[in-house]
Amino acid sequence: MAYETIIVDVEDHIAKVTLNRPDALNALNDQLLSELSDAMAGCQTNDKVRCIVIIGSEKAFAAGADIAMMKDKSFTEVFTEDLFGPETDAIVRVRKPVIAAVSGYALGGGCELAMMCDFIIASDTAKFGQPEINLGVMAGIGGTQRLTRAVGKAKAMDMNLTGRFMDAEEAERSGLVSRVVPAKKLMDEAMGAAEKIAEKSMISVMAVKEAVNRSFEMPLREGLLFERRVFHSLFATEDQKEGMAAFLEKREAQFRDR
Ligand code: CO8
Repeated sequence: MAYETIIVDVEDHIAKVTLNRPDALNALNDQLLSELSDAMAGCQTNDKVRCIVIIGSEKAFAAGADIAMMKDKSFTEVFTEDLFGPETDAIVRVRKPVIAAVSGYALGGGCELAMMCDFIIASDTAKFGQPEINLGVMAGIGGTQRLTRAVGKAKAMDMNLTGRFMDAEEAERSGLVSRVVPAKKLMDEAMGAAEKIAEKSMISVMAVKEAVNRSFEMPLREGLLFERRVFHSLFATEDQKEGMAAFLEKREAQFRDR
């Protein structure tokens, strides 16, 4: 599939996916989300890809769902076509790790897309928000759910009800983003994190992703049991033997994803 609204570069085991609708500040429309979900599925099956980085432009990661596209839609249309449902499901189904590198605006669906990723690295220019309330609607792809889990009820209510933006410093303090770096260093920082992940055993990387995500779905007792059983199961891998032997022999581990 040839893409028009995203650019995908695969280099050194990392897929860099750039959102590319600069005229609309990377607003998410049907085409962009369907290209993105297709690209993510492609990354999952491409053995060369060990980590994915999603990035926007300097001014905007994404300024939300495309308002022009949605404006005249009826309830019947958005409900029956399940607007954005299948595409966003496909994005979160990817089992390889996904990092969002956010510079500038990450608003509405843009903030929600960033939160669909496994973690967010932000530039000091980043601004997060759920301003859908200003449009007479509300968040629809995670802004009341993932944001609440990330920053707690008080800030999630504040942002969703007032539509105010949260800057990078507040986002880091609140647990929405894992790191904040100067704008010029954003790409290096995100690629550096992706390279670190790409060096690990893909089996344990995917197991970590699955286990952390389960913590949002399960009661603690069940989550802890799931974690312990997956930990046990990693002893069936060659990479566990290699990783522990390498530590004791004081050398770098050579993981082979087995
Ligand atoms: N949709 C469509 N076009 C957009 C969007 C958007 N979300 N955001 C910006 N644009 C366009 C502008 O219309 C403008 O186009 P043009 O040059 O043709 O007039 C261009 O991008 C540049 O934007 P601005 O001139 O407004 O740039 P500023 O620097 O003045 O302002 C802002 C930047 C503050 C980001 C401003 O553009 C803004 O407020 N944008 C809208 C933010 C917003 O409300 N986002 C939420 C959208 S709704 C949503 O995301 C719902 C998601 C859930 C869907 C669930 C489905 C189930």
